[in-house]
Amino acid sequence: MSLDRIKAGLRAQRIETPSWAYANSGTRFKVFPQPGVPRDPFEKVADAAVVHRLTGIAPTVSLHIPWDLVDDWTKLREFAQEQSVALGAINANVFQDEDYKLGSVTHPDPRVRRKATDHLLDCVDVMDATGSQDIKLWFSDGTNYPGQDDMRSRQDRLAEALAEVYRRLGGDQRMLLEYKLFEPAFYATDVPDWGTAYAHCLELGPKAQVVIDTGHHAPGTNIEFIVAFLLRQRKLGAFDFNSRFYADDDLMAGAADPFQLFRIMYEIVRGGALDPAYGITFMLDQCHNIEAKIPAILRSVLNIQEATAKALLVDRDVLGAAQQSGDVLAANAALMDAFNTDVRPMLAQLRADDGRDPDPIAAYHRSGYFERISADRTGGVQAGWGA
Ligand code: AOS
Ligand code: ZN
Ligand code: ZN
Repeated sequence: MSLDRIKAGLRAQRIETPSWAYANSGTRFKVFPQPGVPRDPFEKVADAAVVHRLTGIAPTVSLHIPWDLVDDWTKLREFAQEQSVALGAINANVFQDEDYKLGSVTHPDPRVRRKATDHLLDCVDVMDATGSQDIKLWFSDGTNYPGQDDMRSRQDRLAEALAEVYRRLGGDQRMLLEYKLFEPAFYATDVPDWGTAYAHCLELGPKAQVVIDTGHHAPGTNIEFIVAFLLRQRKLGAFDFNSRFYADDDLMAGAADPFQLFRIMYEIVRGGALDPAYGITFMLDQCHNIEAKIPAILRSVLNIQEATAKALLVDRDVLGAAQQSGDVLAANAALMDAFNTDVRPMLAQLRADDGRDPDPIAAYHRSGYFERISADRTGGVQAGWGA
């Protein structure tokens, strides 16, 4: 691919940052509060706008209901617009309530199922008000012990709730269904893998698509294969990018395994799915428990951008010829050559050409923003995790 086309691909790239990554978070053992963290959704949006201004590729922010509930959605929407960002996916929460101990939409009690489904329907109302296109569903539902509940009935209950929410979607709205192998359920999760998510989405229809959270797989899972498969089926709706070393722990994207991130982005480029017009939402889903939040989010966006630049650099003609002739080593070398290229100078130049600081993290540290929010904001809120 020519340098101009690589640069055009990078300029078109869009990464959505999550409101909860800007707020205080922690593990179940301890939340370490940080100075300057946002006290409300407006301040989260303001921080997201800083990330966008510095990188030029993070123009939307995912919201979480109820963590980001406001009285006046028009006000938040207009505030975002003033800051040159937009409100992105609406993340539902059917996991933080006493009632959900045995599940939400799969709970054996119809009253609890109703409550959970009503929350999902409320989230679609929020989408109407914010102009968000996507509802993102992650269910903590599952069981801890064999025999605890009837697994098959839980699948029926899940399908029923999803169908009701699907019917409520407007013409240009989507349902994004996320899967996760385990945690908080330790025996059986009701949406544990891409196959289950895919089957539910297939049954629902074209507006239902799968979310790949990179932290939600068994160790060693070939995630790029899942990407390739779902793209082929037109069922990949979004990513939740993050890193994990052992299990889902929402570390910075590209921190644990930049090579895996490159392989994933290569399948995206190979599938022609990088352009926003294709319809995949590339989100971060992270928590910054011990590191400074805005710089960590900048680092994550830049890591994805670097992996993308390397993916765009792959010489597809050389790779294709090697694959055709069965030259295993040459094919592998074509990928590794791109992965081993230092793309940082090219990306710095791209930013400079676009009138941005070539080093967004250094620019952030110089900007005085952190000093300002540390002085202005006292009593920052917890994201909702690690309470
Ligand atoms: C949980 O493990 C998930 O990764 C979610 O995507 C979750 O819904 C999100 O982090 C916030 O709601
Ligand atoms: Zn996620
Ligand atoms: Zn997760």
